[in-house]
Amino acid sequence: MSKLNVLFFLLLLLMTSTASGAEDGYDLWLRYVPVENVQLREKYQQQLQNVAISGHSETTAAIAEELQRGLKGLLNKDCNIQSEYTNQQVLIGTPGNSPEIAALNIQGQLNELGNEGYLITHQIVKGKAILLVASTGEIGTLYGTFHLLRLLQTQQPLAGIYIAERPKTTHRLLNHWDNLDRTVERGYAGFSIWDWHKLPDYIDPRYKDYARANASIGINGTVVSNVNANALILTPHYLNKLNGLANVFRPYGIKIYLTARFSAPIEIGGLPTADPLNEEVQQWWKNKANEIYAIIPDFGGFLVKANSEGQPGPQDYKRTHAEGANMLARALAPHGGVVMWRAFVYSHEVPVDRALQAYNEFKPLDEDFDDNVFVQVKNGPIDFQPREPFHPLFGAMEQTPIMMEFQITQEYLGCATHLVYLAPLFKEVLDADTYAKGKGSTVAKVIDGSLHQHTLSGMAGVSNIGNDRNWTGHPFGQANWYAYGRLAWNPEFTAEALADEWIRMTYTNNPAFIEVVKPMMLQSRETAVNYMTPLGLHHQMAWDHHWGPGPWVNIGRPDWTSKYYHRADSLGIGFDRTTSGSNAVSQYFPEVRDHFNNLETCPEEFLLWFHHVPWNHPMKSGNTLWGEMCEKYYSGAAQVKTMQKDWDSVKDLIDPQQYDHVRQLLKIQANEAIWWRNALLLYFQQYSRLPIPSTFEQPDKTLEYYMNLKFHFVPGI
Ligand code: GCW
Repeated sequence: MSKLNVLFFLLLLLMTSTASGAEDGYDLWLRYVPVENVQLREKYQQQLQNVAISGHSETTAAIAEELQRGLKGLLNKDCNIQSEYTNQQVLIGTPGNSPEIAALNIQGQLNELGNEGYLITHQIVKGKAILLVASTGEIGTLYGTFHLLRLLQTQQPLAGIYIAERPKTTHRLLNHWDNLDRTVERGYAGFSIWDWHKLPDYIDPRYKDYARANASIGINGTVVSNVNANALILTPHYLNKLNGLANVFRPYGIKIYLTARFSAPIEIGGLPTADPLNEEVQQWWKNKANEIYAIIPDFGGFLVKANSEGQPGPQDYKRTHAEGANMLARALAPHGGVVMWRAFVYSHEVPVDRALQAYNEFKPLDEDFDDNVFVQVKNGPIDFQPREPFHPLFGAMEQTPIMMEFQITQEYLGCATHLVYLAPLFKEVLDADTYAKGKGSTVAKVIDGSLHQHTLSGMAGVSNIGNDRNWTGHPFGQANWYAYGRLAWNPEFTAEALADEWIRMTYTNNPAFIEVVKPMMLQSRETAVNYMTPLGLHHQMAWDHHWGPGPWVNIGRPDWTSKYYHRADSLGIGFDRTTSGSNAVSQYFPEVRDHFNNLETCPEEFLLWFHHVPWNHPMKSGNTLWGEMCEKYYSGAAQVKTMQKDWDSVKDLIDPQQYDHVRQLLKIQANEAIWWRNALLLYFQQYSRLPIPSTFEQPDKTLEYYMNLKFHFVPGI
């Protein structure tokens, strides 16, 4: 080859690698690369050569587009997709849009699955066995199509297939804590993806990709604005912009919801009050709802943070949360909208124990909420900690549909530099037994409405999405978005199965990769607990931005300080929430209460959440409490080192850019895990006055060093 030829060749190589988008993570788990198993790919090519997608709506067009894109990528071949059934091998449709499906004897089955559920199976149509993806609703067929693509992405055979899916919850939402200036509260992946300035005329292609990604995991609603709300989002200027988004999301079955600032009637309505019992205020909200629905006919409803952390609310007028929620609910009811009223409340007076407050305020209101009101409860009684026991309101409110609020963004879990797969955290809460109606009354059954027979049911996940090219900052943050959506669809899925799916779809089906990366993901949450807050410790993060350790934090209101939560003294450590302490245990049903209350039976992972324990308390391992704390912190930091080694071992099995991105972040995580370990142990050592066992590498910095570290401009606030 001449020099010129070589140059030309190199240029071509460069161009093709950038043209194929490199592997920058933008495609998420919808990365449709050729099925690695060639035999299977050829089989799929034969099975999926000709497809009919019935119907002529925006949703069926979206299905066709997705399938075209998916099959072209996965099968490396153009498939023939038609909108009329003329003897193809695959038929996707509803009884309403396909006479062939209407003629099949499956209507009962489809009705049971509902219009978001679907059936994927073989059926005889016009004397020939074909693969059918059917639902009573077109959104159901969209979900079914994504499922079909997932089968290909994860290399499942199609022969003899029978899949009948129905979501376990009605409302599966993302909550964006996005501000109108595009900053994202507790966001670590850049700025908000909502480009308010250019909406509605400029529709960023990301909006559609956002909708595709969410629909692929069954998410059917999004609250686009922060719960620390700005009333301006309710003005016509923004409502028109929202309409631009709603039009993109609608074909994908995603409804828009807004946060409603309780004082909006004053701020943008010119009224002197926002009292929910004032008729003018009530009328203002009714008019506002009518105005919103005139612009966005399928608007979902309002999410409200009231009387919490300085937000206005009904208590400003001596009204209850129920009176506030019902006023909004009545404005939305004629249009079919819902209110999601958050239970994350705490007042200006510092309580004996902040963990008590939500239950104390909401439990007595159980009878008072209108039918279209959810109470949205964070998974634990404090605030999205690496580990918390489940919130005592789960199971306690029988009359009110309770919505789960999980935090996908890693406010307290290392922002976007720590690899922490959150499905084990979500599952631990969902699988916990509330004993509300005896054994087996899991949180999942509260959430899916089955325990107390509610027709409304749902989950909300505080989004980790920003305008970073890969959406979530950390490539593995995508797994948390993915797993959250799948669990909202069905809380019974396992963390393991979801990790498996996600790895295969995002990286590779190569068993050598999965064998290493799956266990690494599954262990990662416990690892973070170990190096941050083991044994039931909580809220030991730095002041305000919550990044890094801060057990010494002692400014601001007491229940925002670390000392309030760890209560370390010369005798021991931990928050006494037993019947002889703050009595928070008594908010649980008796079986759970007794379990946590008794030092003998309280699981060690919650020990310091519920008990104040002497430093020399004997632990199950044979260590003293202090010895066990040292053990946990050191093992946490060591586990991150193991993650680094594991990741290095799969270097050659995936795209170099992806490999390197995670490698660099793991390095940050390894250093920060040591920072956490040293800072916490040195700090608590002041109280325990016990040595860190000499078998461990001793901290190389002093406590003062760690306490004097100051950081400016930490993202997320
Ligand atoms: O976790 C805390 C966060 C706040 C957040 C609040 C809430 C949106 O530190 O940033 O505010 O919870 O959930 O309302």
